[in-house]
Amino acid sequence: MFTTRLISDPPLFTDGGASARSATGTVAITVDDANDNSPLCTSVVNVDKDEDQTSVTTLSCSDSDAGTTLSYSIISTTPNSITPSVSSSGVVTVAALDYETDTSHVIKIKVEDDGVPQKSTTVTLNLVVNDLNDNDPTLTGPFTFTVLETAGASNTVYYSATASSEDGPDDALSFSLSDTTYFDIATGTGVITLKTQAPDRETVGSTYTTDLCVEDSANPTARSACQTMTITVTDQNDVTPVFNPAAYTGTVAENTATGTALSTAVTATDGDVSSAFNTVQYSILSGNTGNDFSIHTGTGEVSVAEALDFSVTSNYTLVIQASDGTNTATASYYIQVTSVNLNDPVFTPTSETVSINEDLNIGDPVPYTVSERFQYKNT
Ligand SMILES: [Ca+2]
Ligand SMILES: [Ca+2]
Ligand SMILES: [Ca+2]
Ligand SMILES: [Ca+2]
Repeated sequence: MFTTRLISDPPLFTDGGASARSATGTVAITVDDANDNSPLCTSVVNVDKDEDQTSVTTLSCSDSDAGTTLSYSIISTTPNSITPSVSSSGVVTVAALDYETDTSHVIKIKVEDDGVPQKSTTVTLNLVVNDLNDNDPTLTGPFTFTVLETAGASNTVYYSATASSEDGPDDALSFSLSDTTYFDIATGTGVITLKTQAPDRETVGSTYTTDLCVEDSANPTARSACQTMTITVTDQNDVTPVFNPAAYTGTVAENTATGTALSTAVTATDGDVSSAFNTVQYSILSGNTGNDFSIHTGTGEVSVAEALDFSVTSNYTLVIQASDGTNTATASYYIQVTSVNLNDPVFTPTSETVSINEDLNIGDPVPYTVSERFQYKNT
């Protein structure tokens, strides 16, 4: 049996005999590298990234032990909405960042060597998400209001547009209308007022449309959205009846029975849309001597109302009014009364007694004339 002591170079070998003997020899010793170093990384990494990005950073780690291969794994993500991954070379990627979901994340990553025993370290990655204008603004309905067609320019607020932005607090919104013929909109508040005169119901129709638009702030590009505004135009009594024709003439015999209509009725039309505002009623304003004529309020038919007498009134000029309840128009109606030979002549006196000679023969003249004895007149 030998014991070995490293007493010198070369080592001394001694046996166990009573009289110990020794010899020297050479021993080669290899020193193995123990895994006595943990991976070395920047322990806290701060990164700012614009949203919609997927690449985050590349971790910079090393290990002092020779021949070490490092591996990376995600320990935790707070908040956990970006499903990060880290490659074998320390490249950290995420699902697309969205500022509107989370404005920052803390990702803890374990970096581990392949020594025995394994050693590891933890990297804390503080990721701040920068807001971009990546969402269209949204207008809030309903997109309709009502205006009277007779309304004029005023500060009356007919509509207040509202919209929202999903992007950050700096995403200021501004409003506009595609057509500002009738209405103005306050860019900042979305308040809609009448600019001049409301749309004319008879010209524009029952509804008028314009696009309501909202635009956000550019970062890097402005975004906008539009909706069609439907504005109901309410009919008002703003159209006056019009006679057509504007003047009338007629002839009526003096013996025409009362109740008989003249051949031509007056006619006026009213352009308002609603029957409440376009229904015309007729009346005789003046010129109706003796109230000899009447007019049908609904049809405009003019009739003889009293017995006419050419010798008393031979013509009339009626002034006829058409009214829609608010607005009026007038027309003239000239009526000529024609004379009719109505009565037998009347003799005065109605009888006369005369004497004649009894010797007269048939065919002999009677010795007086009627004209000398009677007078007559037409009535
Ligand atoms: Ca936006
Ligand atoms: Ca955004
Ligand atoms: Ca009218
Ligand atoms: Ca009208």
